[in-house]
Amino acid sequence: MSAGVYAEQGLFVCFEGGEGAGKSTQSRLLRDWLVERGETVLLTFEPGDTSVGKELRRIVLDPATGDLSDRTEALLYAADKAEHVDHVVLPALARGEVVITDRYVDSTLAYQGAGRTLDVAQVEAVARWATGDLRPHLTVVLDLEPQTGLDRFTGRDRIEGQSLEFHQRVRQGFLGLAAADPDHYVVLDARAPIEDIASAIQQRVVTLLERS
Ligand code: Z5A
Repeated sequence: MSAGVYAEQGLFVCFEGGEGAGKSTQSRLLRDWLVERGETVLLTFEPGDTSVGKELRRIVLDPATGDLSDRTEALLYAADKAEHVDHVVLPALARGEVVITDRYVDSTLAYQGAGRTLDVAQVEAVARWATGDLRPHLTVVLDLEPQTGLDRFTGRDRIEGQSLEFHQRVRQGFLGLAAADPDHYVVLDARAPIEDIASAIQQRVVTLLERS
């Protein structure tokens, strides 16, 4: 697997982690902080932030879908990523914007790879192909014991309804990815107060803005 492609214009930041870890909360706080500093920011998410993606999101998350082959699930998430990268992420980076995405390729490596126990290298090959191997300049992993994250919600979609062991494998998947590439990752304890997490993220992002 190649070392990936990093956009030469713009800044690409990704939030990853298990359910209820605070990705949406922190991605919104980072967006607001950057806008206050005068940056143009696009806040987006996977799956589902394109017109085709909305349909794919419904299929993969609706409990009414029932059982899907693990490979079908991985391909549906990969199709969502291809739409997302081509129609949302790359155009904004080309305009020099900061793109913040709530979930990206690491989610498929962790959920479809580690979680579903598909061959991670094969899942990665498909996901990297789907995204043209575009990598975030920084991935923020919000790390949380799965039961704590699940307890932050009541309803369960198709993926949230998986076993605790599944979610433990997902967590270890994210931590393994971060450990392998510390230059492009920061792992934060998602039990910390919201403001403390936001400030740690800002500190890391500011160094990237100063470099660009
Ligand atoms: N998935 C996949 O399998 N493969 C893929 O390639 C991709 C995704 C891209 C998408 O779900 C699902 O698709 C997801 C992975 C799978 N699995 N599931 N299920 P989604 O988009 O519907 O939701 P999510 O991405 O899992 O996010 P989330 O569960 O909605 O949570 P979150 O965004 O991480 O957390 P939050 O909404 O910011 O916060 C949750 C609550 O906790 C809320 O009440 C907050 O106020 C509270 N909170 C936040 N931070 C804190 C702290 N620090 N302390 C205490 N309370 C807090």
